[in-house]
Amino acid sequence: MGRDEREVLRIAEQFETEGIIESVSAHGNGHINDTYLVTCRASDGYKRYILQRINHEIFKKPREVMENVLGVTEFLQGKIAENGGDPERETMHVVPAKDKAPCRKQEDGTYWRMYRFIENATSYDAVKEPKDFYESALAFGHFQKMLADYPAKELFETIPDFHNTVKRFDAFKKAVKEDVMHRAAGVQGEIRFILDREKDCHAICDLLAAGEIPLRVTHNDTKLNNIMIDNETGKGICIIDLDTVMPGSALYDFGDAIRFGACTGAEDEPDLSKISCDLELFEVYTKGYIEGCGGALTQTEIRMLPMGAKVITLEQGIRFLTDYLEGDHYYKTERPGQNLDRTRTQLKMVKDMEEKWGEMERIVENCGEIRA
Ligand code: ADP
Ligand code: GN1
Ligand code: MG
Repeated sequence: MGRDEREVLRIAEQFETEGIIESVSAHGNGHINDTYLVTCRASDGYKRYILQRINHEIFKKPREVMENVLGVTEFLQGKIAENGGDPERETMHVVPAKDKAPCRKQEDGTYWRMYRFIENATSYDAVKEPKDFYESALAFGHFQKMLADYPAKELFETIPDFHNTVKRFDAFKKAVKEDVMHRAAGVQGEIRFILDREKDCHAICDLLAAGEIPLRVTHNDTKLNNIMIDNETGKGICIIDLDTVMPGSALYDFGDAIRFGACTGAEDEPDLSKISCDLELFEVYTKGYIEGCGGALTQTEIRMLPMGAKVITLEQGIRFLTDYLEGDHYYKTERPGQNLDRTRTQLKMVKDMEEKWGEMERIVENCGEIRA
């Protein structure tokens, strides 16, 4: 992240930590924010915290992000307590700055916030055991259910049109046309693949616009490394990365988890022979998500789950390719061509889902019946 340790320490000191700060280190594999682990020594042992620079190029109004996060976490703390859970561990806790603000702007214009570190839990970058994926589905479904009566009007739209696939498609076409990096000629196959699927980009947006599926308060970034799995029980203990909690569709939340977790390879795997949609994992997640939502999903939503998986994967391919064409300014990259590799895995997943469409629909039908 190219930031020197002393600078991060100086920023950590602006927050209400317990004890004396001993160390800071870069942490996690998020594509958007800069994340650090802060370790403090207190009289009763070590206390750890997550310190994050909010990417304000992407989240243009960091204070609104923090209002959403505070609203949602406080609401969840109440719900979890009502349900007999442990609000200390099962949701995020914002650690305020010493001046009580939920985030602090630095002289260089960057915005920082702090959370309590969730101990004895892991965020996985790939599914190791199908059971973990099932548990993550239960937890994401449950998260959705708990937020069912959250006052959606109070939420700021932290990234406008975040999962508006039609607008993502339009932005992509513009990037192809402008071709500022002169990269379009080298990716004609990928561009064609996307242009041929314009109709799919409308599938969920049109259902929402027609009121055929409900607008819900959703997480919108449900990849596996945005959930902490308890090291002892294996349960999905806490949903993290709440920056994009906004009104949206459960189909996108379901689909995004499949896109990432049911993929047989890494999101940036250059060898496409390793990429496919694992139907066993698709089934496991479908069961867990329907169950976790506790009967809240409508019949249309359940029927459209395979479409949720396909559309969000296509949307993600569109977003990665747009970023590649525009010069890799949105997603963090560690090597040249990484966004193109990411694009290709998404498009391979879409193609594989199209080939397995009948089986995906059958799996959803069977899981839907289990619920009824
Ligand atoms: P990004 O928006 O960049 O994805 P995240 O908020 O997802 O940032 O954080 C990146 C990683 O940091 C997560 O995948 C997780 O491993 C870790 N992390 C974030 N918040 C916490 C927390 N409160 N406790 C433990 N680990 C956390
Ligand atoms: C980003 O922040 P992170 O790494 O959890 C992105 C998601 C993408 C994902 C692709 C705010 O998620 O929308 O699906 O990368 N988050 C934002 O891996 O754009
Ligand atoms: Mg994340």
